[in-house]
Amino acid sequence: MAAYEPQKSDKFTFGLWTLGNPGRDPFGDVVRTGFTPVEMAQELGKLGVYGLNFHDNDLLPFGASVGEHDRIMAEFKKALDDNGLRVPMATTNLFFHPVFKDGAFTSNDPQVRAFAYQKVMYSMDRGAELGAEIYVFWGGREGAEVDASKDAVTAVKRMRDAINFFCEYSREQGYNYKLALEAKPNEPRGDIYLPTTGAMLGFIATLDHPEMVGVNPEYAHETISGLNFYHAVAQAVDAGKLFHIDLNGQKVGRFDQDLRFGQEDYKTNFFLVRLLENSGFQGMKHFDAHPLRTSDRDDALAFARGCMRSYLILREKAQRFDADPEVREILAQIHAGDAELEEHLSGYSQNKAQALKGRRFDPDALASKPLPYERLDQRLFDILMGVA
Ligand code: GLT
Ligand code: MN
Ligand code: MN
Repeated sequence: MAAYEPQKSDKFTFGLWTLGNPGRDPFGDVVRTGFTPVEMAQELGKLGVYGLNFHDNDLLPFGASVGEHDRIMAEFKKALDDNGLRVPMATTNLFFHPVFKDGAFTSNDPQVRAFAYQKVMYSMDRGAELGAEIYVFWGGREGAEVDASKDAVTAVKRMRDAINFFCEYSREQGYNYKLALEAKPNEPRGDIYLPTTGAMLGFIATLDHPEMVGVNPEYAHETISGLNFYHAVAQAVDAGKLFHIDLNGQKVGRFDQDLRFGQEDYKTNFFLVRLLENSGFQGMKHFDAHPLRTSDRDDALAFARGCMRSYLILREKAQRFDADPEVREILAQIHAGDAELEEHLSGYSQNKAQALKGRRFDPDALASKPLPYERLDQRLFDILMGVA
């Protein structure tokens, strides 16, 4: 097996909107022809990709007839089969059409909310037809610029009503969906409700079927506001709620860049990949990114290969780091445990509380214990840079 060659077992996926993106931005027009769904299946099938994900309208044009949708579905299914691909995740576009300009589930207008519910149900049907097991909700328009226009408590209640509704719909239809909520702090709205992965985790606990709902954290979305994505994902892992993940690249404080995975902040990506690998994450590693606006179609394929290659290189670096003698020696030193104390610190009892209150500590001695973090972090740098 050639080095860093993606395998099906790596479970790498791409959204239809990634290579489908023709490079338009708020200031400039299309720069290349985006890949059609069938072209994406043909090209990515050759590269060891596991599957393709889509919004209803990435595949099925908004407002087209059922007959037209059936024809497109048949053509897409054939392209998937011919190229050994699956559709593990589906989602709904609730942000592009002007009807959603002031939100979908959180719109003040019950007709808009009802239309959004209808659109999601049809899209869940189509996703299930293609075998999708994860249904993502990204509420790009669920926010506000003018807080006087919407009550923020009501907005969260409406989000809850919607997610509860779709859990029941999925159960009743006998679909195998797990729902994955994707947070983003802003863009395209000035502020988006439930802005972080942590906020989503708190929200999930208030749902009727919390066991059906988890998160789909995105690197760019946590990073855009300067948060540590590795920490956000760690909390989701701890909660058993990491159902899916969106990998890409982003600089802090910029617009939503959706860069190639690995393009920015190698260290955070390193800890992210190490966490995904060492925690036994079984879900899809979905690249939710766009080729640069400067890319032509050939370079767009280099982008797709690059996302996967960077992941596989970081996976190898993680193994190297974990096996490195100097790293192991430092970690053994700083993680040295104390079995008796650990026992006192987990699980309350009156006896433990009394024992802890009566125990003598030497804070000065504790404070003088060496913490060679400079050495440790430099060792990581050397490993990442390929300096033995
Ligand atoms: C859109 C957004 C992504 C979401 C997609 C799913 S749509 O491309 O920028 O982060 O994951 O709705
Ligand atoms: Mn995303
Ligand atoms: Mn994004």
